[in-house]
Amino acid sequence: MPKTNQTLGEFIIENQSDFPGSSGELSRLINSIRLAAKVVNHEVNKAGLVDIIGAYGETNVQGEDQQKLDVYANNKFIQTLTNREIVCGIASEENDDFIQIKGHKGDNQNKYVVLMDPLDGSSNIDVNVSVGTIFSVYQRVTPVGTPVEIDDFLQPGNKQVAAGYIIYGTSTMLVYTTGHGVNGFTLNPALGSWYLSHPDMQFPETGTIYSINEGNYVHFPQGVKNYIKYCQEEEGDRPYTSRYIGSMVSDIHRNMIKGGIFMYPKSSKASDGKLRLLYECNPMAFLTEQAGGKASDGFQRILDIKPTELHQRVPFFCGSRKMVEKAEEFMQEAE
Ligand code: AHM
Ligand code: MG
Repeated sequence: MPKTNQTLGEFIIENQSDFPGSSGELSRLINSIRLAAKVVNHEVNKAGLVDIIGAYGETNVQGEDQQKLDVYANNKFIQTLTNREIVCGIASEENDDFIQIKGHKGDNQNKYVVLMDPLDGSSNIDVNVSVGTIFSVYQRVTPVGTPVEIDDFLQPGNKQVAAGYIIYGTSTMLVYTTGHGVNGFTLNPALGSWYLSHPDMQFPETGTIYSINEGNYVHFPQGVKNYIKYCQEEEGDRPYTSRYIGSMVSDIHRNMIKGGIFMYPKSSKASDGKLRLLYECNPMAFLTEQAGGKASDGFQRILDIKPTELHQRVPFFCGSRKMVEKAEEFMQEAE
């Protein structure tokens, strides 16, 4: 049973028994992520002070402008995980291909790969609005000690061994799961320590917040249009409240605490939506399910989708179980 006021370090040690016979590799991995997160947090917090805001001048694999802080966060997470030889491979939103980590002596014996979005919601950096980091961890499927292959990364989300996000908000939090519930830790910036502030986080079964970019309304499928209409009707606890930050981590974090649904559906402009399955939707879906919520593409469970490409996109409906079920009903009715 989690205790409050525990530090993340203490929590990791206390919960190692969740993995009988474990080598401590996953604990070292979470330790490295918390370290990199503190460094990135420091940089994000001073973004308005130094010449680090603004576009980096390059375009990433998705054709989006890379912001300087995206590049900084990407480098920091990759460096930390690579230098400490904690994982055998990394895939990132910011890199076209996955990275093989051979180890200093070329004999990397680690069994985990990490997939991440180093700075999600990066269009919000220049305007001082919360952004986040998302990570997803799998055990490799190819033999330990050999170079990682694409199959190590193209695993369905139900094979994740850990996932989490860092939210750089009014305070900075690290929220993660290793498949035994979801726990949130808040950074005390004066001490540089993460404290267990949100033990055993639970998505309320239902809620009154819906989060979607309604500017795209005319391009949405009929099922989504009908569900939005339902959210806006006056009946029972409706109309619901509309809240959309444009940083998925922040939108889902709020909905996990207050109860709500986040949607990024397909549209007539983007046939698979915008969000990436492997390092955005799968980790958020794993966390959501571990917190008692539900994540779907409108028709099937996100975590059961077999990926075919590293940067594949997927429609995403995620949040309080009853709200996602209702949205699915509308999607299926309109088919
Ligand atoms: P990013 O990884 O390039 O920052 O894009 C992902 C973000 C999500 O955090 C957010 O929910 C969504 O894109 C916002 O997109 P839009 O502006 O189309 O609503
Ligand atoms: Mg992103």
